[in-house]
Amino acid sequence: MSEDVDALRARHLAELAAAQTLEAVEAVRVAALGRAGTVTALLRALGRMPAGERLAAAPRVQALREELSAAIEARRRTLAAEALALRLEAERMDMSLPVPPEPQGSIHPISRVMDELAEIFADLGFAVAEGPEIEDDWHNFTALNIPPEHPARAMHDTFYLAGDPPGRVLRTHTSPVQIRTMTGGRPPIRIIAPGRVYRSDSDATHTPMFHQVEGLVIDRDTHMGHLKWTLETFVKAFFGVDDVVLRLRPSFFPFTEPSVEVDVGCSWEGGRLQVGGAASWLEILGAGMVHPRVLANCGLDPAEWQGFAFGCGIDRLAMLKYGMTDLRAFFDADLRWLRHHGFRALDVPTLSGGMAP
Ligand code: 2NM
Repeated sequence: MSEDVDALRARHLAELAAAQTLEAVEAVRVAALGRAGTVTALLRALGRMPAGERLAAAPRVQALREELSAAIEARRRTLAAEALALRLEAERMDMSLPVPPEPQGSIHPISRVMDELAEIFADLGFAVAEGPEIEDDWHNFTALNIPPEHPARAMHDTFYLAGDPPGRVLRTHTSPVQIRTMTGGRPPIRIIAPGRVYRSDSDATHTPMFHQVEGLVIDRDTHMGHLKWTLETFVKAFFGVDDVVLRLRPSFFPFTEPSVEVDVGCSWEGGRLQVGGAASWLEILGAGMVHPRVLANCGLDPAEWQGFAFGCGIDRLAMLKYGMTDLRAFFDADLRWLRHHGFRALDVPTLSGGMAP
């Protein structure tokens, strides 16, 4: 019996040491401690022994059983920990965002300026609105108080589309987005509408496609004072200068009454046009109070609602802020120009981070 105990201990411990899987460990447990196991058989044999012999042998068999139980559990834990470590290693996930050392591509200055506009006006409570670039005559002209035969239509150098339905145009401004916003919901309204617009005009300072941002505020008591403050706040944030002077000159648009053209004070410091001061004036915006007829065309009662609108060219804003001189370079897709003037993709404009270059 004593030889059996030592031999079984050696055999099963060796089997355990060789076991590489939880299944192999379980097989050792069944072989030793299971119902037909070797140690179980020894325990049964104790019951058939004379009392004296049993007293001598029992502690050694019990000790073997406990030792093997503990060894099996220890081996099981070791293998489980190894299996977990392997799994964790295999299922490892890289949660960091890879940034290539030399980023390919860049954000176009016009996209950058559009992001800046959205950020600045979002802070003032404006939502960004969008609409189709192919428009119908009503949204692009008639609703804006530009009836057929009105001379303002000739001013727009409109691209007319052939085919069905007739009368489609490439939008000549983003104002139809404002029309759609007013017909599609009730005030108060506070939106900007940035996007592409099209006019049949092409020379050193005009491209047939360019970008505009227009803004619209409609409420019960909105007035020209709100307009001037909004534009001042925008220009200060956009150009990153505090001593901004705006000059409002009377003007005419069919869709606003009164209408103004807005100049910003600027200087020619260091041979480069800079916003700030009042050495000379640069026209950057058109604006006014939305014409009562435009409100009525959109189903809004002019006795109840009023508001202002403004419009401005994004490309010109970008040139002025980032110091480009040739408008046409914006649309040449010249990689060297894009690398020089483009912005890093992850360099998102924020008010807290600063808008100024
Ligand atoms: C400008 C200048 C002045 C304008 C007006 C409207 C609308 F739809 F509300 F009537 N949208 N945009 C507007 C007013 C645009 O651009 C130079």
